[in-house]
Formats: sequence, C-alpha cells, structure tokens
Amino acid sequence: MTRCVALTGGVGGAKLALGLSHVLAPDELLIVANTGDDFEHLGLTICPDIDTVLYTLASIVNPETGWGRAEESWRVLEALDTVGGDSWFRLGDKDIALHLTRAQRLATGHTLSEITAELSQQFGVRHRILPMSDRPVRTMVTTDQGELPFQEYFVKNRCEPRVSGFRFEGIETAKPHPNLLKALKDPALEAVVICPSNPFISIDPILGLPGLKSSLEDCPAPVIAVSPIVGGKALKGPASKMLHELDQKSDATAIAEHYDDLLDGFVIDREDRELEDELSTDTRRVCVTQTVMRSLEDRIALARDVLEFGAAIRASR
Ligand code: FO1
Repeated sequence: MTRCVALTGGVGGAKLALGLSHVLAPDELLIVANTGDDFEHLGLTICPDIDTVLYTLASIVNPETGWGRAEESWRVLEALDTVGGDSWFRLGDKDIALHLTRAQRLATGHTLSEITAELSQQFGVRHRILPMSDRPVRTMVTTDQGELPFQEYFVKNRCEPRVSGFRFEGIETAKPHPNLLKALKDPALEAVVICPSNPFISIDPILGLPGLKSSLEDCPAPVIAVSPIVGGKALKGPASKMLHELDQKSDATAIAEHYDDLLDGFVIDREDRELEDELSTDTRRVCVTQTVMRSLEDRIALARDVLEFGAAIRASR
C-alpha cells in the first residue's frame, strides 16, 4: 500500500526522502530517483541520484558533501592519476566497490531497478528506491560552450558554462518504471511529493518520461512540490544560477510556474512567506513552513508537514 510517492534527485531531495522514511513504513513510501544524471565513466555506470538517496537512507553518506560515502578512502583515484586515468569525477574506494557490483550485475542482464533493490537490501534499507526508468536517459546541457553531458557540465566544468537549455537523451524510448505507474493508480495513495530538488535537472527528466505527466494529472492524490529556492537562492547546487541564465526570476514563484498546472500544493519556506498570496490560486494551495533541513529532526518535521498538508488538501476536495 503506497501512501506517498516521492520524486527526487540530488542532495536536497535525499534529505526529504530520509525524513519521509522516518514517518512512513517501507511499504507506504516509494522513492523515485532521477537517472538523467547517470553516465558511463571508467567503464562503470554511475547513478549519482540513486546512490545519494541509498547512502542517505543507509546513514553512510558523506555528511560534508551530501553525496558519496562517509569515511571514504581514495587509493584508486590516486592510482588512476599515476596511470593518466580520468580522475575528475571523484569516486572513492568504497563507492567503487558498489559500482563494480552494479557493473557486474548490469553485464549479466539485471535491470537497474533489480540491482537497486539488491543494493538496498545489502545496506539494510527497507524503503523502496526505484530508478525512474530501467532504460537509460542522459541529461545533456546546452551551454555557451556547446552541448555538454550533464556531469561534464556539473563536475568537470563546475557549472560555470552559461546554460540555455536541456535535452534528455533517450527519453522518448524510456518508459516510466511500471511500479511507479502502479503506485500512481493506488487508491491508498495520499500524496505525490516533488522533493526540493533542482527542477531542470533532477525533476524534469522524471516528468518528461512518456505518459508520466498524464498519469500524475489523473492521479487522485494531490501533487505537492517543496521549493528548492529559499530567499531567492538555492540551498545547494546551480538552480538559481540556471534560473538567472534562463531569464527567469530566481525565487519560489519561478518554481511554481515551472511546474505549472501539475501542482495541487506548493510548500515554501517561512523566509518567503510574503509570496504566499501571490502563489495561492484556486487550484494550488500554499503551505508555509521551515523547509531548510539542517538536522534529522528538520527532515522529519518537514516530511510530517508535507504529509499533513496533503491530508488538508484531500479533506478540502
Ligand atoms: N559531485 C561533485 O561535485 N564532484 C564529484 O567529484 C562528484 C563525484 C560523485 C561520485 C559519486 C556520486 O554518487 C556523486 C558524485 N558527485 C560529485 C555528485 C553528483 O555528481 C551530483 O551531486 C549530482 O549528479 C547532482 O544531483
């Protein structure tokens, strides 16, 4: 019985997914991870958004970066340098162990969702983490330096090139994972939560999967987004830089506009409370609360607020 579907990508998304996992039982929460950030590197398939949520829920994530593993060592990366290998993308030794396992499984015909479920079990994570699709989708960023594969834009070029658009390679033939479509039809579903992730690079690849937007529109549960922009700034990552470069206002209103008619509810931070009236419409309610998640208690409190907001929207229908 899925009560909540959480769409997530990146560090902010994983924080709220962790909060939700403390409030909901494993069978009540389905965490759907963006795979547009995935890429092939050193012969391995890297899935940063899946791994960020996996490591976060397993309590082994690096607390400083929010990605990769805590108490990591870097012997392979150092050795790579000495053989002239590609070391711009920092894979730690423990992280490489996971990637070798994933590569081996993929090579023997297992799907990404099967492998993610196996790894979750291995790490003692009982809540379900699902890649948005088992077919590859690769985000390409259109910039003033040409079109760049996402991680080359993000890590190699430190988000410096000026962005003018995005393309999700493979999206036309990728199908939303059947378990996601099934959950969206579950009469027990109480909320679809769009986590405070970057809308352009973390959420749009999910929403762009064929048929997914119409499944969300038909879904009886309210769709609620949590703004990743607080006080005009992204808490982490390049969301506000991207908004600026795409000639959009860098505040929570731009996020609500971005998701357009899809939203039944929008959650903003107390710091942005003056935007509440502007953001409220006949079909979109607004919840003002603390969205900045510094501690585990903050993550859990926000998860509770979002679920209660969902219940209030359902009750008012
Ligand atoms: N982000 C960086 O800024 N630099 C890195 O070297 C880096 C390595 C890395 C390795 C594994 C992993 O799962 C994530 C990693 N990330 C790194 C984060 C990741 O590329 C981005 O945070 C996401 O793709 C954006 O959501």
